[in-house]
Amino acid sequence: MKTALITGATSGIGKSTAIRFAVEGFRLILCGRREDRLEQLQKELAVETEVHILTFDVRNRQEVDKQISSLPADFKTIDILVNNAGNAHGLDPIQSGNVDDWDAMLDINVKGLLYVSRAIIPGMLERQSGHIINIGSTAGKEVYPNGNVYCASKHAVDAINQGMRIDLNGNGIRVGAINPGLVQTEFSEVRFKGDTEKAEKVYQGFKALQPEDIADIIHFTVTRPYHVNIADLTVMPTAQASSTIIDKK
Ligand code: NDP
Ligand code: 8X3
Repeated sequence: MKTALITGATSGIGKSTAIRFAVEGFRLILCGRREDRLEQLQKELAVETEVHILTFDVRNRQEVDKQISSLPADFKTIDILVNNAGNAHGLDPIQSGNVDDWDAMLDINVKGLLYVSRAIIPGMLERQSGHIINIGSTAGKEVYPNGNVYCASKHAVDAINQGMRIDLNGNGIRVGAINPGLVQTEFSEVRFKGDTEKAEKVYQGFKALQPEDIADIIHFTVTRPYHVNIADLTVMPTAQASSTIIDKK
């Protein structure tokens, strides 16, 4: 039985991936800040598989290290790491952007991903096996108006994904990124700081990707034969051609 650690498992893509992995028989370590949601999900998935939960903020390096090193013996061997935790905070021109939003995006989407990876990679190196999936974005492939720092954080994920693959080459560890376009999750609610009306508008007039669609791709990625590494995959809704070209009816 393979063990997968998923960051950002309390919602959206991470939660759907947890559910899919549970059904497919993976042992799970689910991470996030909202403990109540993690406990609820652990309860729901207990009929399918063994689930261990870790509650921490990926920004807190000491906490990341402490939580990951505290894993019980049955969960210590992490075969798959899904670096998913992250969000956009705000959608403002660079000249009037909120500096706290910038800090949040760079600290969570970039540094948080690094802290978690740094804590897990040594075990993979020891075993000369493992699979790291980095959740990037189309925002890591192009820049759109007012996306500035979020796009920068996802361009960094793109670079880190490439860097990990290069540096870990020869150690039996697969590294790849999944870069989604618009996925209907709590993402826009977080970006617009709880303004649900504004958030809903983002997904109106077309069929957005659903978190289950990304979970399906992540599952496909981790179930390829060992010699196959999905290095970099971009997926958009059929109605989307780029970050700014969306066929809304
Ligand atoms: P959600 O808002 O639904 O989920 C975000 C997850 O990240 C939550 O589980 C949240 O958990 C976790 N998270 C956020 N901040 C922290 C933190 N500081 N410490 C620990 N966990 C944190 O959004 P999505 O599912 O859409 O986003 C998941 C990933 O997908 C992100 O990296 C996002 O950038 C990326 N993405 C999303 C797209 C979209 O259109 N939705 C498109 C392309 C990429 P909690 O709050 O409990 O800590
Ligand atoms: C999320 C997709 O277009 O809002 O990464 O940046 S987008």
